Amino acid sequence: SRTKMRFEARADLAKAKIAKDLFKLMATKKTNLCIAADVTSTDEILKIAEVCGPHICLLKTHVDIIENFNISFVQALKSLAEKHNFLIMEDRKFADIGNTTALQYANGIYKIAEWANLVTVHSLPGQSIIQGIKSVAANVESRGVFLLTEMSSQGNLINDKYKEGTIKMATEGLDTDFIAGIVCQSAECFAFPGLIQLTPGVKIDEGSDNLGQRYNTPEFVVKEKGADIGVVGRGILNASSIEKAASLYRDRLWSAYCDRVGL
Ligand code: S5P
Repeated sequence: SRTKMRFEARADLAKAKIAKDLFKLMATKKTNLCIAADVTSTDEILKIAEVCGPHICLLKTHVDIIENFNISFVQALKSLAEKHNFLIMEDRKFADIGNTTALQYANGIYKIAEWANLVTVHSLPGQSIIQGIKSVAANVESRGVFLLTEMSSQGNLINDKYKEGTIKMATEGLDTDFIAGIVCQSAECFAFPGLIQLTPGVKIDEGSDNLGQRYNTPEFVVKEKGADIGVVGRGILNASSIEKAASLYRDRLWSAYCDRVGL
């Protein structure tokens, strides 16, 4: 099964160039940690990127929570991504018709298309949402999407039929060369080894928050749930040293991956 394969071998099977690049980056840098930089000032995000950069493969933003967004922030974040060798994912969770999504991706204040290597997308509107984003991506080779197939939150409405349709879109659709991976909560979600499984809801102290988020340990998420990349937000952000916490999560997620593939 895909969960037993190494990232290097899976890079060869990936249809999206950006998925190949990310698989290789993880294997070379030896990290499958994505940090969710869910803070509201540009200074805080840049500090996270500088301090945690050496430990991550991906930095995930929610750009619409930033209070003082500006273009020089984007330039600074991009140079830190280059310096520390990680990719940037804007967790926008697009969910509209193709044309509107294309406008939201390329325009407005944030101009996400210009700086985010990857974005998250709901499959709800159907194939046209992928076509919309792809139509305004300047360079298709350096861009891609992660499709949400399952959510970590208690009581979410996604059912088996929705999941099957989403996986079909990611594996048999028109734009498989633009789909880097799947955001989901279980190894059974999909079989194709060329897609990357991104799984949020990771915390060393398991449990939940008081707004429906559910957590599992790094080991459980990688070994039992099939995560290739674990997303950690508050597990790191609320620690007294985010640098030490990032290093710890990186080690635990990577060791779990090594155990899983027999490295
Ligand atoms: O199902 C999901 C999908 C996502 S992308 N559940 C999630 O929690 N996320 C995101 O992961 C969420 O938007 C947040 O940025 C991060 C989890 O943060 P934490 O602080 O709970 O670790």
